[in-house]
Amino acid sequence: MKSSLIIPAYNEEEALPSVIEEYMDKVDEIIVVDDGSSDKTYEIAKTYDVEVYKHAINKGKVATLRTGVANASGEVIIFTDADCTYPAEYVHQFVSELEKGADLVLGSRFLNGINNMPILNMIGNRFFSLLAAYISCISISDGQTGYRAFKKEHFDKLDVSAVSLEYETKMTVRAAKLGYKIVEVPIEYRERVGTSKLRPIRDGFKMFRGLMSVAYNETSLIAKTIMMPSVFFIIFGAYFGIISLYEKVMFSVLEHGYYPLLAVFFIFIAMQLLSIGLIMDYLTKKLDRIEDNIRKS
Ligand SMILES: Nc1nc2c(ncn2[C@@H]2O[C@H](COP(=O)(O)OP(=O)(O)OP(=O)(O)O)[C@@H](O)[C@H]2O)c(=O)[nH]1
Ligand SMILES: [Mg+2]
Repeated sequence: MKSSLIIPAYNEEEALPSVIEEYMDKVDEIIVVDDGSSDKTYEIAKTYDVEVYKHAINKGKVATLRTGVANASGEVIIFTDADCTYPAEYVHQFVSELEKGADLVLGSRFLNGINNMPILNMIGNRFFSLLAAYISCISISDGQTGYRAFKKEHFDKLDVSAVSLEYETKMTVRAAKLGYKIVEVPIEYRERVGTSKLRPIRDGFKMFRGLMSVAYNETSLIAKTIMMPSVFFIIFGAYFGIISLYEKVMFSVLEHGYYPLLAVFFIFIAMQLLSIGLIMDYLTKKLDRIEDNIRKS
């Protein structure tokens, strides 16, 4: 199978040469897309025997990947980053998994223990992987990885709507929902060369918003109906809790002695509703999958 490697690059002049050199003899085609860099990324890419495209202005990673795929001629598309974090040695394994029948291959940074990810990114990644696993009902260790491969014919379906870093996770969830075979390959994750483009709080928030909207759409109606009132109970609980705390701290005595009790009561009800909702949702999804399997067999 002919393979096309897409390298999205935004101000990556420091790392890009080693990335191109490392992958050069491992894929059939390399496509570098310069995302309106203000440094020498484009000029450096042009000195290699690879295809280079350029955005006149910075359009973000997702648009950059799309430009790459649109210009790729391989049957297999591989995404990697231009920052030296993803070693090229796994490319053959990715392609061979696709040849054996996988639809989406993910380079998992959490399966072999060699991980140079900053701690804040690590926490965010674990959280979003759990959320993705909950939404898609399959166990994925690293739904966000930028190192992934799939057959080009599947790109129309895998190209989810997203503007930022939620793209990869949403793509993973979409693949799971479509019943695609997802295979994870354990990879080493190296320390980044050059400065990070990631802004953990801003990007983390965008990603959270994107995934919450997916989670909301994917949660069954019955579960939503059960869980919704818990929002009000949490607000009531927090209100009585904060007033109690305020009275205790400011005046050392509780003017409303029964408020702490109300706070605990409301939070307790909220927790009960949330747990029942989650269980209902899990059971609904499980039943849907059983039904799907029966229909397919
Ligand atoms: N963040 C970001 N990355 C872009 C953009 N356009 C292209 N890219 C490329 O997308 C890839 C991923 O960006 P990174 O900054 O490495 O983000 P990350 O991998 O999530 O985080 P770190 O590796 O920890 O910095 C890199 O190859 C970037 O050069 C853009 O507008 N913003
Ligand atoms: Mg990176």
